[in-house]
Amino acid sequence: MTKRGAGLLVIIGAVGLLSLGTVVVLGNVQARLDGAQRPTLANCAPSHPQGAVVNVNLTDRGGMMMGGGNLMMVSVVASPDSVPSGTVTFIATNTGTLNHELLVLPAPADGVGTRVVGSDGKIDEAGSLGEASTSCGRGAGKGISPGTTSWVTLHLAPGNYELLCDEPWHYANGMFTAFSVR
Ligand SMILES: [Cu+2]
Repeated sequence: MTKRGAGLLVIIGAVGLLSLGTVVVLGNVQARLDGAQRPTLANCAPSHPQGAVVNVNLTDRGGMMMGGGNLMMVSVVASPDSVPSGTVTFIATNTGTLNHELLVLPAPADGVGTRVVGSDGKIDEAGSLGEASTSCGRGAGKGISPGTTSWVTLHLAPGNYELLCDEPWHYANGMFTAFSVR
């Protein structure tokens, strides 16, 4: 092998090691983020939830929410999505990167997702039956911060309901789901 050839190999080797180092560092950052989230998720939940328990996952894929545009993936998923009438505790966990909240409203006549969204990106919350929007706490507050849980206990009659998030533009981007009480 020529001297120049050996030198080239050393350079290629160094670049390879650098790339490997970057992957290892990124991996560690991800592990630290995961590790930081887990205890928070476990530590804030109601110790004795009343009635039927509905776990609600509020999430997003990150990024910026642009006014009215359908540019962000946000979702609310309830499990189960139907319970017997009576006492229900909704336990809402934010597994996304933005603040979220959970509102419970009777379903609109035209079906979920049909509410009018104002110029502020929000819906008319009149008629809301209750909400979980406190970081690590019960009831209404300033929003559920990422990695935390909020809950609310309601007494629901049989019927169709809509679970939604009313942070600006989240509803417009699909952050609602159907829920039924039988
Ligand atoms: Cu939201």
